[in-house]
Amino acid sequence: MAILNILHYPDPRLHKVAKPVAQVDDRIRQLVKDMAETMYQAPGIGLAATQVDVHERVVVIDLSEEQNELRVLINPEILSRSDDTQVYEEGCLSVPGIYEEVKRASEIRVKALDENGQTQEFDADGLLAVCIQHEIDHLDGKVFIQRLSSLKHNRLRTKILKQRREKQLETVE
Ligand code: QAP
Ligand code: CO
Repeated sequence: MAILNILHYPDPRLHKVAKPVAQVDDRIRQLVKDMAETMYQAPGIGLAATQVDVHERVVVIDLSEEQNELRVLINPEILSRSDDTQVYEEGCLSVPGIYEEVKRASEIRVKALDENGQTQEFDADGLLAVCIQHEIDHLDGKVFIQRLSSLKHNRLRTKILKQRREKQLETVE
């Protein structure tokens, strides 16, 4: 088991498009375990492989308080999305301390493989739907703040770069 290093925005590696997993084998199962451990200790509710610099289509999600309802989505696909939308205040382990409202489809139909290579197909709504869309965006190289208006996105970018500069200065002192 291992805690993996999480990339932070604006790292260019967060914008790489992840490749589909060809075979769900022990290497992928180990990656899933390490990603789950990394998400749990953060703590977070979702993590995409892209965030730990692995560019393969693997996502882990756990919305439970007790951290005992792990969902593993390999090669996830959104088969359909509702026209109606919901707004949710999202955060991201790759953009710590930043929370912004994002509008996404309220209901989606999802197809993915589990850690045994079995196909799962299900409907998701509420927070689960938000989380799956957020994590699939990561696999496509997209961070949630890119879903905001360009004005908001640019303001946040400046704010984050400033925070980073200040933090760097602290460590030099
Ligand atoms: C994605 O996000 C998500 O800023 C998962 O300082 C978020 O786990 C999907 C986190 C909201 C749906 C709704 C963020 C932890 C965790 C931070 C996370 C932080 C510490 C974010
Ligand atoms: Co995220």
